[in-house]
Amino acid sequence: MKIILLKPNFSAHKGFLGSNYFVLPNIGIGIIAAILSEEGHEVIIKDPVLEGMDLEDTVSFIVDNNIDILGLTTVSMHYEGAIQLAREVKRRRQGIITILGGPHFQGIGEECLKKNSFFDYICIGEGDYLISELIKCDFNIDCFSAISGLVYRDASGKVVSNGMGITADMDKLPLPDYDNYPLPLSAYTPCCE
Ligand code: B12
Repeated sequence: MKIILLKPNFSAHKGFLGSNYFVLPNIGIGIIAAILSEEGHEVIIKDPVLEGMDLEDTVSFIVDNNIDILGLTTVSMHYEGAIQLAREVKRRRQGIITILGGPHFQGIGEECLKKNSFFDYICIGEGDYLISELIKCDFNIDCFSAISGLVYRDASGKVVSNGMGITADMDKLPLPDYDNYPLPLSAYTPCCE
């Protein structure tokens, strides 16, 4: 499958948080990318803040590249950006699957899925293998209850949470796929230089 992983931009926040002053390569999506690439999927990592892409640039990139799965990593200050991006992508590319994870969803993953119909799945906690497991079971609802950290809608549309995700054997995790980041690591901005 063709998967894009990214941290949304800070469209709702200007200035310091909206600049590329404080942008470092996201480790979580780097690990997820490594796992999915090893399994033969085509994985693209984008970093809209670093690459100077606004909402329209990002949506167009996803639509033009026929992406099957959009994976968004989200701290709370990205949440508004995640909503805007997922909503617009779902509107312009029907059938795309949206999966969100990251610190913002700890404790409120169910609420976020209930409120946003354009989010298909949310990951709470560690989600290194969550997309891989969804793909392996072909997004079949029968296997959802066994996927660690998954928040999903059951057959009746009711939101169900499997609780905090845990990666059972961290020693088996690959390193982040550093070669797949959109720009060389030297392009990222160290804090406080
Ligand atoms: C390192 C770090 C930084 C670094 C680097 C961040 C980066 N590379 O993106 C720096 C110093 C730049 C930084 C900055 C900030 N940080 Co910081 N940071 C951390 C820290 C210590 C570790 C993050 C990390 O790399 N974890 C390891 C990786 C592997 O885990 P992960 O990214 O969470 O991903 C896993 C899961 O969340 C999940 N997952 C994540 N995304 C996705 C997506 C999908 C699709 C799926 C399926 C799963 C999934 O699966 C991953 C693998 O298990 C955390 C605290 C913590 N213990 O997590 C705070 C933390 C993330 N930071 C936080 C904050 C507030 C900030 C700043 C806003 C601070 C500020 N005021 O400027 C900025 C935001 C910068 C930005 N653009 O994101 C908060 C976020 C809280 C919140 N409610 O969202 C945290 C949780 C600390 C805290 N407890 O308050 N941070």
